[in-house]
Amino acid sequence: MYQATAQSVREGLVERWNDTYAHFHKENPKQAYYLSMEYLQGRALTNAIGNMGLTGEYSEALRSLGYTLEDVMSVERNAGLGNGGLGRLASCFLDSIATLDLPAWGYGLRYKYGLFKQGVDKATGEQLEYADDWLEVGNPWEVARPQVSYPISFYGKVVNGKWAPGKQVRAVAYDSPIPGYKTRNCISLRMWDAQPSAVEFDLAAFNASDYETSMGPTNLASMLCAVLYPGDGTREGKALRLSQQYMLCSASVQDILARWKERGNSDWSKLHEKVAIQMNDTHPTLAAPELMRILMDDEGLSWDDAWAVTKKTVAYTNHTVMPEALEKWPLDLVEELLPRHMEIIKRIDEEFIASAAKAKAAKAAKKDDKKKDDKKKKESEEEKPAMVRMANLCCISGMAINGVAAIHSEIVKDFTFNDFYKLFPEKFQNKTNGVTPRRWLAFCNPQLSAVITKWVGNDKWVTDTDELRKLAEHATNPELQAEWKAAKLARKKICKDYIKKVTDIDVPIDSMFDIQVKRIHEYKRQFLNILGIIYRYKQMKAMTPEERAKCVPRVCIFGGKAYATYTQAKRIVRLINNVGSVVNNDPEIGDLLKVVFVPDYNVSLAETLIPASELSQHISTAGTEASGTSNMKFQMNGCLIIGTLDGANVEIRECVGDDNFFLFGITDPEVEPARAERAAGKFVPDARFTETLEYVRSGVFGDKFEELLGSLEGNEGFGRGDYFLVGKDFASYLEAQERVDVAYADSMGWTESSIISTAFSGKFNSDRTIDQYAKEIWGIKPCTVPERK
Ligand code: GL2
Repeated sequence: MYQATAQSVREGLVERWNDTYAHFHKENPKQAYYLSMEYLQGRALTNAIGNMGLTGEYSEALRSLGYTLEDVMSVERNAGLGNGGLGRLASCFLDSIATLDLPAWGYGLRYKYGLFKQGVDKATGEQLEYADDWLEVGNPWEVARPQVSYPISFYGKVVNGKWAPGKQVRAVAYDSPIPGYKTRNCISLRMWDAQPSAVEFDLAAFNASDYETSMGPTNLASMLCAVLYPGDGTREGKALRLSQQYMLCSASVQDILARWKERGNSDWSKLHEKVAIQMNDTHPTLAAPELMRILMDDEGLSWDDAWAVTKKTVAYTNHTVMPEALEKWPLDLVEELLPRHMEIIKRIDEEFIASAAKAKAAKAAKKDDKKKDDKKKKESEEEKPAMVRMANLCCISGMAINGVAAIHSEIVKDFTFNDFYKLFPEKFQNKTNGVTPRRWLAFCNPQLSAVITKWVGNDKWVTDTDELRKLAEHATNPELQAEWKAAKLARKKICKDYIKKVTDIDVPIDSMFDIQVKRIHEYKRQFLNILGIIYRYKQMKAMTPEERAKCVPRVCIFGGKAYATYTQAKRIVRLINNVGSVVNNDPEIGDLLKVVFVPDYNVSLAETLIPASELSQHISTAGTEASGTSNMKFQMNGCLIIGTLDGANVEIRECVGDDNFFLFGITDPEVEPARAERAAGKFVPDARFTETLEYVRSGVFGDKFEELLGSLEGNEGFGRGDYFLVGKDFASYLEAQERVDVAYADSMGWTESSIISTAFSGKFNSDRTIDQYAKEIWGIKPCTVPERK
């Protein structure tokens, strides 16, 4: 029934999709291309039906056949071709681009396996990883386009200024329709699959039974698109990752230029008037040198002409300021894999350094500055082996460089890329992230949506989220409050049933649902959350039954994947699970505290958890989370946030007001001094922190978690000595949690805050973000597909 429903929906989409291709072709507008190594599309069925405005019709039709839409849609596999927020952001952006009728496509890679499926070992609490074979039963949404295919070259050498490649595969297009909401526009997500190039197949070797030689190109092709983020600990791993990135860039740029020509364009100096290429983080950086290579080596442009147009065509979004996450590749590896590109990159570098030196000389830099710069130069020259720094290449090549939340964009300018900022301040922008209100409120939470539509007076809020403000006028109205609470309760019930099904844990529905879901990472500080829970548990154990009965009952829910080689993150998962096993089975505690780790966090699970949430945790060390986007989804669904002044939290708090946000922790400028204080041995932890660590060490949770706790203390051999300042923020976190408990006990006050949260979430609509990209970076305008006559 799922296959049949999907086919029927697809049929309805194909007409819109074809009309969109044809209309864009006819109008020949400037078009944007979003290049991303990750997309977290989630399920397509409900979204497509919802965007087409046919939810009622399909529900009815399925009911008459003895099915429910919920059951049918729940068998769809999640397209999990991403890691976290960055990939989901790309998917939200496509939804908004289509909804706003903008002429733009998405480009990505069609990995055979998604990130991985996560399980939990019942006995040890450890994370388990399984291949995510998402295409196992087919994908009714994609259309293979074998006629759209490009050669992708690797290795070899440069002969007379041109590349004579050593290996080749073919990139073949698979397109998925991305329907806009309440519009005929339906754009494409084009994902490239790697296939062996027939010319490389060595038939003679095969017939001589030398299968290894003959199948070499086939194996290379199947490796290229096997998995997202293959381990890059070895040189082979690095080569594979870089090859993937190059394949995305090369295939996409070839396709973009082919389309440009097909539409009758021919003046290369005006390419940027028709094409904008957005590089989603540094993974697609090679788009710039690839465009240069094609313009010069295939199209015959001079260096200057090619560079002039490239600089106006590509743009870069930075998504992280964590130094270790800023990609760099060994220069000799890039040279071996892509010799012609390395030449181009070297020349870009040389010319940039020369022009920067000129600019500096012209400015007659102050003595101090000069000293600092000389020091920096020395450091970079001394780096061995020499590296190609992708973000630097992006900053130099890009027409625009943007951060993803106001505070992040400031950090990018003031620290991460300060040298570049000083040279070309006009390139730097902020584009605060957003999420699609269709998937993340209207479709995933029909219960709350119905209440919203009733009280706002119409459903215009599904696109115009400023309409949600109207809810604020009624925030204390008992009738709205009752309906609001009933909707939340209905979602908590669904969530409770899901938790029971997958973990066998019974959670009480009248407890506060407190959720932290995101990639497991030290900077995101799931560790702080679980230590806070441990402290709470310890306190409760010391109470008399009467005292205990006064506690605000909580269900603490975690979800998220730890990257396969990230040992410390995996230990955090194990600690959470072990704490859960003890707390959940403690008869003294009963229903007052439950700790649940829901395995295999993905888009669908988020759609179950977020509507049920009452409190959510966004508690990264200040200055580390570029934006965060789940915070926006939680806010839209009437969830209150406990959080630090980091990423988009800052702007969320501005919108909801400080009364409706549980703030704690040190601020970004206080972080370095706090680290210095630690390093100098001057930090004195709060007694409650020390007590909590001792409690874990006493073995209450089985293992003593020495490596994990050691990382907080900077013991020798254990990491970097609480680099993310869990100890520093612990007291302030506990105090904020006390304020949460007090607030939750006042049910009317809490519901009012919940309504206010949703009411002022309008800013975080990805339609707003995309409108800004379209106007301020891409220079594209809506191109609305007309109704069929
Ligand atoms: C991230 C950031 O960590 C996150 O804060 C941000 O919201 C998203 C989207 O801009 O990008 N960067 C990154 O590499 N991943 C992210 O989620 N994976």
